[in-house]
Amino acid sequence: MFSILHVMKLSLVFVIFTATLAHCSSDSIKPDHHAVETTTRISQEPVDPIIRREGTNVYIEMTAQVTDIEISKGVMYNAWTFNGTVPGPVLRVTEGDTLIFTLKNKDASMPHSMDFHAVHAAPSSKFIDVMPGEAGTFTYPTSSPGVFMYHCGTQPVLAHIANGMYGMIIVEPKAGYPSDHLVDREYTLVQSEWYKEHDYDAFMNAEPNYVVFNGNDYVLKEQPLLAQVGDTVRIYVSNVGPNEVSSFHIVGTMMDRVYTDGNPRNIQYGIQTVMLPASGGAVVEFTVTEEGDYPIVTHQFNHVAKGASGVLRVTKDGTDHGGPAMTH
Ligand SMILES: [Cu+2]
Repeated sequence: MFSILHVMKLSLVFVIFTATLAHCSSDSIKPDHHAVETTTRISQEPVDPIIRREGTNVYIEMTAQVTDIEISKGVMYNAWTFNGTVPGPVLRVTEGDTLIFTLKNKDASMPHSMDFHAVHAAPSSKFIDVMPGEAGTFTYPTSSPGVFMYHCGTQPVLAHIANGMYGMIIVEPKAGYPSDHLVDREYTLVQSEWYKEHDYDAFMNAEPNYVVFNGNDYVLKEQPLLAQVGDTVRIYVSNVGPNEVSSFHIVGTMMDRVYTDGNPRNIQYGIQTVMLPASGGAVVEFTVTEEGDYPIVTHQFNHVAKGASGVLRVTKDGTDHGGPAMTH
């Protein structure tokens, strides 16, 4: 059976941070004034998505919310999210399904929206803002198979993506992939960047502080993806940016098959590195022949130094021996 790992760090911390400052003039015998400054940092508990199928109608309810995400060990980012995780939940439907999508906006401070790259729809009516405290429902068909990005499309989109509002939707081909019968296990990876928190100038102009897979720079090193010697592994990979491209590469293998954007007709063979533009995706497949740790990287090594590496651990029986991982 296939297995799929959704590596998502759930942060359940609810923090209200109150700073009270009082000061007075040094050359006055009585205080000029007392200033009280209150900062409230909201972190909403993750709300699970609700997904229900009736025939080919798939009802999906997701929540826009503000939640602290641990992007590196001990480094919290007060993220704008779908459902309290970054990336948001991996959605999986089948070509030909109709999505009846509801976005609830729990963020009291601003509108959010949903832009699915998996559908043909008029953005001006189907990807529109949902106001704070409100919900919006939109219907669209999934007519093309693949692995697609979704993201908040509210202005400025750069801020909504850089702050964490993105994820992956897989539209499985109706007839499957020609290589389905070869695949032993599968995983999902989303590459993205983190900048200085809520700093629009940094989003615009700066190098990212972190480039990561699945939202942080440590989980995929501490909890490697697993495979057994001889397995054929499939990875659904997406680069959501917002600004950088990915040169996706798995050290120690080459990709026997790559389906660009996950469309079964876009097949290439024997690829060493997959170019993923911002918002691009692919389905990649390869067979692991020897035991060991196989670093997963973008071959832009300044981004590896900023976190973009994970580990695929191959063992005799496909279980983790728990040892420290080889990373790049
Ligand atoms: Cu948003």
